[in-house]
Amino acid sequence: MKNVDSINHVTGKSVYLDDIPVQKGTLHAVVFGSPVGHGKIKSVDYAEAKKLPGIAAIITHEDITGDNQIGGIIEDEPLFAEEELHFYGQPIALIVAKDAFTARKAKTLIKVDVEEYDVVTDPREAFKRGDLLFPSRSFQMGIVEEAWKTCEYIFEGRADIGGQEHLYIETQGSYAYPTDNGSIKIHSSTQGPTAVQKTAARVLGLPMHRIEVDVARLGGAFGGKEDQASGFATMVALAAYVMKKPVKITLDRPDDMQMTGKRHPYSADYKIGLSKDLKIVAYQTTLYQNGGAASDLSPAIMERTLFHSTNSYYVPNTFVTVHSCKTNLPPNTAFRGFGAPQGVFTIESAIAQAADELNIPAYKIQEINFIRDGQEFQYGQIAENVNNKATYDQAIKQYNFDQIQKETTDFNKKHVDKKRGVSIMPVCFGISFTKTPMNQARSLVHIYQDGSVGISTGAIEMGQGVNTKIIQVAAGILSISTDKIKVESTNTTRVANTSPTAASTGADLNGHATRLACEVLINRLRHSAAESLKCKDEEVEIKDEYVYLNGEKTKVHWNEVVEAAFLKRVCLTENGHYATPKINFDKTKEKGHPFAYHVYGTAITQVTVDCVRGTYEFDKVQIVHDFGKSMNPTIDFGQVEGALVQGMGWMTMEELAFHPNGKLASESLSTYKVPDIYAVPKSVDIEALETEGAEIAILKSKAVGEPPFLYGIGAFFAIRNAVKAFNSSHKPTFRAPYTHEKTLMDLYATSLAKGAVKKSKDGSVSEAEV
Ligand code: LUZ
Ligand code: MOS
Repeated sequence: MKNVDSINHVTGKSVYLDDIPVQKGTLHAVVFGSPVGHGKIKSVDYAEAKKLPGIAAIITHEDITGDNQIGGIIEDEPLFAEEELHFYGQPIALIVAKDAFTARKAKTLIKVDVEEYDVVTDPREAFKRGDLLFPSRSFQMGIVEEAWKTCEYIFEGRADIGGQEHLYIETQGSYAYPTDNGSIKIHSSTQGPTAVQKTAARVLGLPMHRIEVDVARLGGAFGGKEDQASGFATMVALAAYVMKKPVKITLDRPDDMQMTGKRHPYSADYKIGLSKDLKIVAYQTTLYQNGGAASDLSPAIMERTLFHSTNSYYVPNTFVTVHSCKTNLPPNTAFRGFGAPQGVFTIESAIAQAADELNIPAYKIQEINFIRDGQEFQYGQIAENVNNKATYDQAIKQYNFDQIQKETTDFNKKHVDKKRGVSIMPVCFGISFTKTPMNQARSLVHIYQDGSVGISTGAIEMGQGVNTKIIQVAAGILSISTDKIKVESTNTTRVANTSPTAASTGADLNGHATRLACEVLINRLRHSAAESLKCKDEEVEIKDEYVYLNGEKTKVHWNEVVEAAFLKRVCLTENGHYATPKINFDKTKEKGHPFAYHVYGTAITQVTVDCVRGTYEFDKVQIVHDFGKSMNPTIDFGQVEGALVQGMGWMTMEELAFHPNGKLASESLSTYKVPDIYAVPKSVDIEALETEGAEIAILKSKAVGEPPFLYGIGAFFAIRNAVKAFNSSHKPTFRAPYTHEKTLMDLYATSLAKGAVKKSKDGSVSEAEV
């Protein structure tokens, strides 16, 4: 089935926040943010700005009618700064005017006097100063200290991983207006309508039932609107509440890039121990998470880093620690993968280093260490229905890896100025919110008198096709045509207490809730039809919109069944509630069964590096992905392609740069490069692993949003292998992204850069970079 939105998307008819008609007299807002990365406000003078014709109000912390607090997990983030400033662009005030142009102009007229403090943007520096956002956490299995003694080889090193701008096409925005009885309605571009509702209720000092949040769809989010939409929505809600006027905000791109948090940069130290036959016996890593100025979702992201720190491998002895370091950057936040990619990059770096030192290709280590059924993940879950070796074997065979290697070697022999590199990237990603209580959803299904169906769930459509999947689930169970079904906007008064659409769980959680509601409804209709036909329920079936009696098609159409049921006063509405079974996690022991299931896959990446220029092109990425039994291959293959390219961008060209005062230097698309048509691989092959599908996943179709992002990591190691083919004396460091500039430096580097390998024969470490 095609994505239900596809025609409207390409013809520009789909409704986003900015397409909602605004009320007469709507005011427009712009955020006035901190002009420094760290400091203290001595005074702010709004007088000139307020004099500008068209300015309606300047809202500050003094106007807040409830708490000046928007921290979702930890209460450490004010909506508006009061005195202390912790990052460049941190909201100080909301300028509300007749139009956004006027509001922006007023922004330049505000005079602020600030005492500046030291700006820290490096997580290790913050750690040294003792600046942690919240307590550190460790996962362990076995005893690494004992295990080192049994290892034949031990290697230590360091990995540095950059952040990433979400670059959703639709920037952050919200529209709020007063409704009846002093209530507020908010249209928000958010993945978490309940998060917006709760945050606004808290800041306005209202009960949640006074705040209604409605979301039509988002023009992309990628995690950037899981938590960070709440602040902007709350600002306009507050303005609407105190001014009793409709107020709208749409961030312009530079403001959005400057003010919002991103994927967390991490820096990590690792130590890996192998047996003589290359089994990974022990792995220890300490990761410094660059949290930014407030906690936001960092505690949950830290958790997913811990869970995924051994990627697809069984490591009997592990000790993994994450420190969440407080720096003067916007609070870093959820981004597709949610901390897992950084943990996975780190162990893949450790494996690559071990392979270098042992003078073997990395896959020789990867392929014999995959976790198998019955083995234990370091967090206590026993691996079941493991498919990583299966995807690996299928990829090796299907894409003829031997041939790829031979061609690469031949190519590299023949060419002096160009080198090819190949990498293998295995993926294992746990599906479920790591916080067990979040794994629940509801679906409100109405069958209207005419037989058409309306569904409201907690899922947010953000381009990923969740609405299409929900329609498929309902159409399958009710056995009616998909055009009889409409998915409504996501609205907190119809579906309450929603988890954000995140963690790749949108289709699973809301799909199962829809399934449950539809199962109840179809049984009610069968019962009603059986009554009319004077037979037993079991003898009646509703199939392809007709009633079947004992397997024989009757003339009774779905519409008549519905109409008859309504006249008999049968309830044609049902609210389905789903809570993922079996999952649990005990934080005091850091053990449990947190994931409903895992998604597996393997990518083979081939790159050609131009060794004169340091530029590169990806020739091919070939993937075998574990979709389970994909319920919608068009959507799911699209998710894999999109995630792959997004992951490759993160690993290769997307580089965030900050001025010393914490101001983002790469705050536009001329300075922050994302993959375009020329940067994507020349070809991408995706094959589905042949399986029965996953029992617990909706229609046995596994979650697909985040796992394939990790394939992008293969790009880094492919480039690195090409660089080594050119400059064999050099062991490139593990510093992502591998930009063209870094590639060029590595191609001509004469010795090891700092931090690459701590152990060298004479104990010396060279710091020369070129
Ligand atoms: N959000 C969240 C997520 O709150 N918890 C998670 O475990 C998660 N995982 C991936 C992406 N978003
Ligand atoms: Mo997310 S990283 O909001 O699934």
